Formats: sequence, C-alpha cells, structure tokens
Amino acid sequence: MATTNNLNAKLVLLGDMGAGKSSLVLRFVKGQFLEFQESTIGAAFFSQTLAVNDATVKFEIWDTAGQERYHSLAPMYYRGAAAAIIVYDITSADSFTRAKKWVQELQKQGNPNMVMALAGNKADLEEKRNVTPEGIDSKYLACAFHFIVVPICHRMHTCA
Ligand SMILES: Nc1nc2c(ncn2[C@@H]2O[C@H](COP(=O)(O)OP(=O)(O)O)[C@@H](O)[C@H]2O)c(=O)[nH]1
Ligand SMILES: [Mg+2]
Repeated sequence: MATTNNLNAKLVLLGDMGAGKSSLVLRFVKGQFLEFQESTIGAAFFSQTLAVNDATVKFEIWDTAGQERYHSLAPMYYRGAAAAIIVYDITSADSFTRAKKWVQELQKQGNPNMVMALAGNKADLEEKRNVTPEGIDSKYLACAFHFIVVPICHRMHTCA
C-alpha cells in the first residue's frame, strides 16, 4: 500500500536582476504573469505544495533580489536549501555570466546535497537569444519546478 509522505523543501531562486525569478515564482504559485513585474527588494517568501507520486512536497520558496548590493544576504537564503533554481535570461550574456558565478558559489558554499537547476528564461524571445551554452536547452528547463521535484524527493528519502 502506498504511504503518504509530506515533505517540506526549502527552495531558493538566484540570478541576475531582471532574469525573471519573480515571474517564475509567480507563475508557479499563482499561475500569473505580469508584463511589468516589480523589482524584488531583499527577498520575498512564497509557498506552494505539489503532489508527486505518493508524496506531497511543500516548497518554501525564497525569491531573492538579483542586485549586487544584496549579495551578502544570499547565504541566508541558500543555506539549508534543498534546491536552487539559478535563472538567467537567454537574451542577456551578462545574466548567464552571473548565473555561472552563482553555480560556482553554491558548489563551494552551498549544501552538498542541494539539487541545482539552471533555467534559461524568456524562451519566447528566441530571436533575441544571446546565450547558446552547449548542452543546455532552455526548452527542457521551462518547467524547472517540476523538473527538480523528483530528485528532491529522491534525496530527501535517501538522506532522511
Ligand atoms: N518576454 C519575457 N519577459 C519575461 C519573462 N519572464 C519575465 N519577464 C519580464 O522580465 C522582467 C523582469 O522579470 P522579474 O521576474 O522581475 O525578474 P527578477 O528580477 O529576476 O525577479 C519583467 O518585466 C517581466 O515581465 C519571459 O519568460 N519572457
Ligand atoms: Mg524579482
């Protein structure tokens, strides 16, 4: 018989300002998209619950601000996180450079069991694409939240 598992997973979004972190969260939590999304100040908290097979995962989501002046606050949000989504804008090479720096920082200082997803956002602006990293196809990362939920469940079960 299937057992019910309720898991809580801290999830953090990191990436350049304007990459679309808040928009991804808003879509995931409320199913909305705003053409003029306001800039995040510091960080914003959201939660959303997903059912996956026999488990329910409650995401506690920290949507961080991308500005450099908030960088020193970031460890507060990624420390203890089960997962991180690092977002870049496919039309901005700078945002991709920034995303790679986040990946390096998390590899050095983040939780070693953390599941990381790199999300190339603004896939609708393909004609303005400026980032063509080898081996990364943003089409597969468009649903980043669903994409990472299975490894989180797996890690939480095996690490419990
Ligand atoms: N065309 C397009 N614009 C987007 C997309 N995601 C976000 N935006 C826009 O990009 C701007 C910055 O988004 P925001 O979520 O505030 O970025 P954040 O600073 O990373 O949180 C806003 O004007 C959004 O409407 C997307 O997938 N496509
Ligand atoms: Mg934001």
